[in-house]
This record gives sequence, C-alpha cells and structure tokens, in this order.
Amino acid sequence: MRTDTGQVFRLEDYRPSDYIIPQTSLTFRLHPDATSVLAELTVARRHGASKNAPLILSGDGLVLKRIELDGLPLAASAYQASPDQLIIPAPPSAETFRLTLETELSPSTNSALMGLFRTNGVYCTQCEAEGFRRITYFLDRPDILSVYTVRVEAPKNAAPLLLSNGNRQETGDLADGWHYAVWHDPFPKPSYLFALVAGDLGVVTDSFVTASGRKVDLGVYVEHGKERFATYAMDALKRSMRWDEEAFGREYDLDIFNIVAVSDFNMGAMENKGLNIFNDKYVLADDETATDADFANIEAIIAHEYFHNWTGNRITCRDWFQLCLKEGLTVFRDHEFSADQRSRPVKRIAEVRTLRAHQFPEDQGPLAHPVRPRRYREINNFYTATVYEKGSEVVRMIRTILGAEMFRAGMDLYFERHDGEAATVEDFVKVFEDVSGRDLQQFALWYNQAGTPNLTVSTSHDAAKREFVIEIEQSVPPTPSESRKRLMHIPLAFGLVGSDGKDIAHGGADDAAVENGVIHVKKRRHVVRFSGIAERPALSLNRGFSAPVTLSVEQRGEDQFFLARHDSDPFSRWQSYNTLLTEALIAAFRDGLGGKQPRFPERLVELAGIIAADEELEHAFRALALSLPGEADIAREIGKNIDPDVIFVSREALAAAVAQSNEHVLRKLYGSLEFTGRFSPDAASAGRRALRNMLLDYLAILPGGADLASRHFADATNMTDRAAALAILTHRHGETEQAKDALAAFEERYRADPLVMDKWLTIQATAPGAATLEKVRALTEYPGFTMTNPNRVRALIGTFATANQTAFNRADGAGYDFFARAVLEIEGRNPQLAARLATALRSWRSLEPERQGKAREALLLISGTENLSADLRDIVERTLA
Ligand code: B3K
Ligand code: ZN
Repeated sequence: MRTDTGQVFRLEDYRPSDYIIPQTSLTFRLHPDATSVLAELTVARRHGASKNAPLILSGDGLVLKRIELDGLPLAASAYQASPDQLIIPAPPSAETFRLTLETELSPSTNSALMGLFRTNGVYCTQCEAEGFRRITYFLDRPDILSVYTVRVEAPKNAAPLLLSNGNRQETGDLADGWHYAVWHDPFPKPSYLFALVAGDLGVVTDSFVTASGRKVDLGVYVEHGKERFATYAMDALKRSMRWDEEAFGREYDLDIFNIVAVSDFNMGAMENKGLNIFNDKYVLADDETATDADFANIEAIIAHEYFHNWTGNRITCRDWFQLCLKEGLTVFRDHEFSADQRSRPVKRIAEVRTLRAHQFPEDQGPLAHPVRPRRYREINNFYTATVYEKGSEVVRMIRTILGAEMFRAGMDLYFERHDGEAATVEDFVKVFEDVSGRDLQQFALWYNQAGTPNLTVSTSHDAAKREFVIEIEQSVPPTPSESRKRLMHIPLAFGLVGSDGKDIAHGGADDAAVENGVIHVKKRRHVVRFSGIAERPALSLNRGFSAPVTLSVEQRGEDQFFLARHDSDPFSRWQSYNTLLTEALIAAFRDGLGGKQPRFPERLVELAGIIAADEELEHAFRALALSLPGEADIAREIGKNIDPDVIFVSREALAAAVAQSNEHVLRKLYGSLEFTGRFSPDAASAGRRALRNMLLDYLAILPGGADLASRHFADATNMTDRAAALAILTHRHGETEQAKDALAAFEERYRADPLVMDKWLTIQATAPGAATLEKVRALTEYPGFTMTNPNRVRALIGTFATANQTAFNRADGAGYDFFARAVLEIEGRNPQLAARLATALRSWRSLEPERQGKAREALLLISGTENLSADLRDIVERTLA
C-alpha cells in the first residue's frame, strides 16, 4: 500500500479534533486472509466544536464492508470511504452517536508488520505509530483516549490463546470448534496502545504483589518448548515492577500483565497496555544461547516497556511531535534501573559510548532533528537515537540541575497533574519549574534545537594570585533547517583535581553560575574564577557526562594521563584514557594518509597494561577502558575526508602495540580470569567474561593467536565466550582452518536456532576487509537466511552496513551498491525496515571524495526508483538534501 501523499506535518498545526471516541468496542473474527473486524465506536462531539463539522476518520488500505449509524445502515450518499479515509460530511446533530464499521483484513499477507499480521502462525498487532488505521477507520492520533472492550473469536485448535489489553472478562465456546474471549481495559488509551495476540503458545506464569498488596498475574508467552528460555525475562519483569515502586512510587494498575514474544517484529518491543509484545530476541535467553549483552538488553527492554505503563500509557503524548515525552523519559528510567541493578559507572560509560556512536552522527549529519521535531513526513522515521537517547540525556540534565530530590518531586507532580492525559513537553518542563521555582526556558532549548553543542575550554593558573580560571565558549553548529542557533543552558559537572588525586576544596567560584560542582554555562563566553588555589589543578570536566556536548579542551597531555589514573569520577577517568587513545589514533590516521607508519606514545600503550592489571577497578570497567575507540568513532572525531582503510590500519597498529608491549601482563591476567563455576548472568560475572574476552582480542594478534582463540572457542561453556572467540577468530584469522572449523562447528550446533544463527551471520558480516562483501552476498542464499524476517535482515545486511567500515565503504562502491539493492528489495515488503536500514548511509558526506561519489550513486539509485514508500523516500531525500 503506497500512501505517500508527500504531506508534511507541522507541530504548529496541531489542533484538537472535532470529535472524540470515549468508547471503542471491537470484535475480531480471525481468519488468515479474511479477518472480520467489527468496530462499534461511541463518538461524541468535542465541547465547543461546530455542529457542522464533518467526521473524518483515518484508514490505511482498508476495505469497508458495513457502516451503520445508531444501528441503522448509512446511505451511500451519507459517507465517502476510500482505503485511506472515511468521511461522514454531516454526522448526527446529537452530542453522542454510535458508529458501527466492519472491515476485512488479510493478516497473512501483511508483510509490513504494522496493523494485524501473522508471525509463525500467531496473530499479532503493532499499532504504534499509525498501525491502528490498518485495522479499522479511527481518529488514529494519540490525543484520542478511549476505553476499549475487545472480543476475539478464533478456531480453538489454531488459537487456544486469545489475548488483548486489560483484564479478561469472559471466555466461552462457540459453534464449529470456535471460541472467544472478551477483554476490557478500564484505562482510556490512545489507539496506538491497542493490541491483540491469538495463537498457540507456551507460557511461563508467575505473580507479583504490588506495594499496596494487590496481586498481579504475570505471563510470558513464547513458542512451545521455549518456556525455559523465558525465565530470565520474567525475573527482569518482577525486578522492574519493584524498582518502579521504589524509585518512582509507581505501582502497576491492572490484574494481569502479559508479555508475548514473536519472531517477526520491526522493533525491539512494544508497550501496549497490559500486553507487551516483544521481538523474541529480547525475551529468549539462557547461557547456551545468549551472550551477556543479550541478557543486559533483555533486562533493559523488559524494564523499558514496563516503565511505559506510567510514562507513555497513563500519561501519553498529545501528538507525535511529543514522542520524546514518553521515549526519552522512559529511556532515562530504564538507564537508571540498569544502573541500580548493575554497576552505575560501567552503565554510564556504555550509555555514552552508545550515544556517541548513534546519536552524535545523527545530530551531525543530514538527518539531524531536535529532540522534539517540528515537522515530519513519516513519523516512523523519528524513532531515533535523538528522540530516545538524547531525549534521555535531557531528562538527566534536568535532574542534574534540580538535584535528585527536587527531580523526584517534579516527577511526582507530573504523575499527579497529568495522569490520564495526553501531555506535551511544555507540561513536562513546567512541573520542574513549579516544584523548584527555577526558570527552565533557556534549558528547554534542548528539546527544540538540533545539533551537538561544542564547548571550547581553556584554563589558566596564577600562582601568585592563587587563582584558577576556566574560560568556556559555547557554539551550536548549524543543522538542516536551523542555520542560526540560540545559546543553551549547559550543566557541566566538574572537579579540580590536586596532585594527590583528590578534589580540591576550593574557596568557591566568584560566580552564581557554579552550584554543587556544576557550572551552568548559559552565555556564549563564560569565565569562572576560583580563588585560593595554590597549585595548578587538573580540570575534570563534564563529569558523568553531565551534558551531551563535545569538548575542545586545551589540556596538557600530562593532565589527561593524570586524570586517567586519578580522577575520582570513574566516568571521567575512563573518558580521559579514551580521549588519549582517540587523539593518538587520529594522529596515526594523519600519518597513514601521508604514507608514514603509525607510531604511538609509549606511555599510552603501557597505561593499557596498568589499567588491565589494576585490581581496584571493576573487571567491566577495565574491559571498557581497553576497548579501543571503534573505527566509526575515530571517523566521527576526524569528521571529514574519511578513508576507512587508513583508519582500520591505524587502529590495528595500536591494538598490536598494546598487545606486544603488555604481553606478559595480559597473558597472566587472561589465565587468572578463567572460571569454571556455574554460569550466572549477573553483572560481576559478565564483567569478568568481558575482560577476559577483551584480553583474548589482544592476545589473538600475537604469534599463536589463532590457536589461543580456537582453544577459547572449544573450551567455552557459555555463548558469551563462544561468540567472542568465534568473532575474534573470524575477524583476525579468517583464512585459517581454525576459523573455518569454528564457523562450521557453530553452524552445526545451532542450525535450528535462528536467533543464535543471527550471531553467526553478524560475525561473518562484520569481518573487516573488502572480501566480506562477497561473503555477505553468498550468505543471503544461506537456507537459514530470509529477507522477510527483520532480525535476519538486521543481523546480516544491517550490521554489514553499520558495523563493517572497510567492507561497506569499499573504495569501488560495490558495498553501497549491494546495500542499496537489498534495501529496495526489502522495501517492497516492509517499508519501515527498509527506511531504518537506509539511515546507514547518513554519514556519506564525511567520506573522501571518491567514496562520497559512490555512496551518492547508491542513494540516487534508491531515490530514482518509482513508487517508493513514504518511509524510504523521506530518509533518502533528507540524506541527499
Ligand atoms: N514504542 C515502541 C516503538 C514503536 C516504534 C514505532 N515505529 C517501543 C518502545 O520504544 O518502547
Ligand atoms: Zn519506548
């Protein structure tokens, strides 16, 4: 269905609808290609709306079978129905009336995975953002809150399980082997939160008693036989429910909470009220099939969707421009949850790495948009790192500015004031202004202005005056459709670190803009003077990554080394070392362009060994510190004229230098971290594995490396170690028999498990070097691969384009061409998936000229295709603009 009208939606055009739909009753008679949907809508004229206002409902590819008003068939002249719209020009003049609609759907041919579709024989829905209109005509917008009653009818043998939102009211048998269930959700909700699942699934059940003593029945539904893989998800759910009570005072509100795992899904998961639907990748796990990263993702996503019950469902968004109101906030909440369940500093470092890897390039490229966009053509293309991740950072900054207690008071007020409403970003900011008495208007620019602010910082110390001065200058680069930027309020946590490694208790700044260890930068140029500072301190800035900015700090290398060892803020300690590594890699890149061999400062290389062996640091922290900036990170820092091959060589040279000069330490540590006890996915055990696998990555460079990795693979007792060894073998020693044997053994063992085979696909797709393209092309023919399943596509094509700098960016352009054709093939079936994949080309302008030309050709190949979906056209045209 092509519904690209080229229409642009604008924030300033928002106006309430003339009608509302207080009650919605739906009856589904399920059939693979002829499902009938009967919608009985109670429609009311909104207070103050004109009696002459037409009723205009949205559809998407619908077939209308029947229409009645207040129980009487409607004359053909009294309405206009097209697949995409239903208009009743002159609805009854009564304040309320009943509209009955019957539509017919074909779930089994719905390959876009929006609306009602089938996956592995299971009926399943996805309505966010605008999928409900593929089920029935409706006021399909988030500010229309309705109470839903849903009756599902299906043959008992094909679909013994019938689920929808809310509480189950009634079940019973029907003629001809059919049965039914009636669900009622007492909480008014927008249509995007509607869900239905019907099929034959296994279940893990449990229960949870809320803080006020109500018992909630919990279910995690998975394919039969996979129940034992769902226990971790269930455990994560219960921990999330408890945590939201403790951290935010939020209790669950229905008698039932269900999670269903399905194998064809466009995203990670969906927070439908009382019935979360998940990509099975984020539910199923055990030590044999899931890595530590998988466990952490499952925990985070289970939590995220559960937390939406309050931030998203009880309080929803007035319109889709406000998406960050639920997404940024809920990401912030799941980050805090994971930080509490695991190691806070390690979690923070990982978050910042992700933000920089995904959000920074978005903010610095053609797809840049504010956390709250002002216009869109296709809302599905705005479920972005900016809305989610930067949106979360903005919430974190509010907490930094207000302090934890005041922040909590603001959240309490938000829940109290807006429960049951469709709210806006302004409403959210206002609660914090109201509880704190602060003016957050300048701060609110973070929602409205795109681009990553840069701070240029210099310092000076006057020993005679015992004065230390910091000068900070802010600038926000221009982004598409915003060439001039306003000055922002940037909260910068900082410390002045003395030569003993302790923070200096300075006499205070001369400045009201410095509060509790935070400099509030609000002007273009900000000078802070500290008095009573006898010796020159090292400046530790943006501690904990208090603001999502880039820093250009004029800093002595000496200070950076010192902070890397002694900063009391663990994030900043990691940051200092990472900055040193990045600078060295950029220098090596420049040498490489000039044909010179890369050389690295000895101190930097030695520090890797010192950090690796520092028993005072957590294992996971050490693993993160030792993990060199990725090729894409380096490219982003260089910014333009990128030659990915030269970056690759520089990075490899640094890795080799670290391995060679620290061989003894790394080997010893590698040996000592071997673990033979029972597997546990907890953070400490995962950290130990992460460090050992990181050490293996270095040791594999040295003579005998292939044998060592091959032994590691053979001895592995869990998926984390097995997958790590396989990746290292394949990436570093791909041509060896050991690598080939390991890939074959892995395939032999996991052939029947598509989620595990996704790792096998990804490992091969991310092997560096031009030759990988042919490998990937060949793997598209692998029997376990299919272009119809989003997980398979992301595992092979997606990672090839986003995590293989050298092969994707092959100088001859063959990587781009292959990718563009794959995107077009996918687009015919699933526009949303294709559009998401296509964003992999967003940084094309930072490449060197030849590659730029080739990438542009690939983009033009896509944009020149006729009849492109709105989703893909929007991405490609903005990318080219
Ligand atoms: N709200 C969903 C994402 C919906 C994406 C629609 N294109 C999952 C989440 O963020 O929790
Ligand atoms: Zn979300």
